Amino acid sequence: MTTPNPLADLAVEFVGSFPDPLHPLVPPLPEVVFFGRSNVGKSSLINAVVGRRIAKTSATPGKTQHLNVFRFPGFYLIDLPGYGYAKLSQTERQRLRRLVDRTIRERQGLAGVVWLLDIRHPPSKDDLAMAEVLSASGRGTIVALTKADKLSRAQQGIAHRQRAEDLGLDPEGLLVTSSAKGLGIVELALSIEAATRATEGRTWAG
Ligand SMILES: Nc1nc2c(ncn2[C@@H]2O[C@H](COP(=O)(O)OP(=O)(O)OP(=O)(O)O)[C@@H](O)[C@H]2O)c(=O)[nH]1
Ligand SMILES: [Mg+2]
Repeated sequence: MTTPNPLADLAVEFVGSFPDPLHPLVPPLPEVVFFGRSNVGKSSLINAVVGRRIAKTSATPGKTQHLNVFRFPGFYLIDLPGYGYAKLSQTERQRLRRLVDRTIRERQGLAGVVWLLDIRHPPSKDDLAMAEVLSASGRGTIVALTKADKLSRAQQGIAHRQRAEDLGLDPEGLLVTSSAKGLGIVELALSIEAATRATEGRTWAG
């Protein structure tokens, strides 16, 4: 409870917004990406975890279109566009899907992935497809269940176990979060810090 957020006091700089999933960052530093379905709360969770508004959020899905990169001392955080937004054209959906896919599969500097799922809903088809991309990539991943404030405490516990079961994971590997209420935020910040300090992405256990 009293553990301070290790990311809240760090200097941060917006590096840029890049359409190329393999855009090289200079200097090379460990990178952590936030990734998940459109509107799941990626940008909000980034803001919560760094303790200030750096990423643009919106009630309209599809706000984030490129890799938005933020530099901290010793690492980068990357806000990715959401996948699976049904109202986009097929072409646009494919473009975003490819951008996200390639980021996860091919970025050399990725030290960890924060994968977001809405705690209230079973994984969508797109989520399950992305779960395969993630597992094939072997990237160290932390699963953040978002918008927990929309459920009561009791419902959170039930949904937490259900989402773990949906994914075939131990509930311990899933972090219950709420950007709105600050739930799970310090834990997530500590995991991110650990990932960026680990010498190999694969050692990140969350
Ligand atoms: N109640 C509640 N609402 C949230 C929470 N996090 C995000 N939201 C809302 O969900 C909507 C989408 O949030 P964003 O953070 O912009 O979502 P995103 O995943 O970055 O969306 P895209 O970039 O469009 O893919 C906004 O209306 C937020 O206010 C949360 O913890 N609790
Ligand atoms: Mg966003």
